[in-house]
Amino acid sequence: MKKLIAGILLLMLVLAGCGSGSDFEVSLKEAPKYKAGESFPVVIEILQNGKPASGLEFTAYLEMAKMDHGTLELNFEDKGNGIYESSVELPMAGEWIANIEGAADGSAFEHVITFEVEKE
Ligand SMILES: [Cu+2]
Repeated sequence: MKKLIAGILLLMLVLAGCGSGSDFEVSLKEAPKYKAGESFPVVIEILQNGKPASGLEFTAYLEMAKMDHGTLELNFEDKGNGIYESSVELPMAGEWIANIEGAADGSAFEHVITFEVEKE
């Protein structure tokens, strides 16, 4: 019984630890579109504690939800005011997943966004 309680306390600590990076709010402002051979902008907004977070460095890894097209790696340009821009030429329209991984002030943040890509 004591072991179980210790285990639960440990789990709570681990969960609290994971939550420390969650003061980042990541949202997709503009999803890319799809048209063969063309690149489209991808715009992401990041807030930290509710305020625009500038100066962040992160990478987005794009994958299709239900199909294997490999992973597209996107780097973003800091436009200021929490807005980050990139562009991508996608292989097809449909449901895509962006895994966003970055770091700020020594703490890592991670965010997953699922979005729909429309055919232009
Ligand atoms: Cu596909």
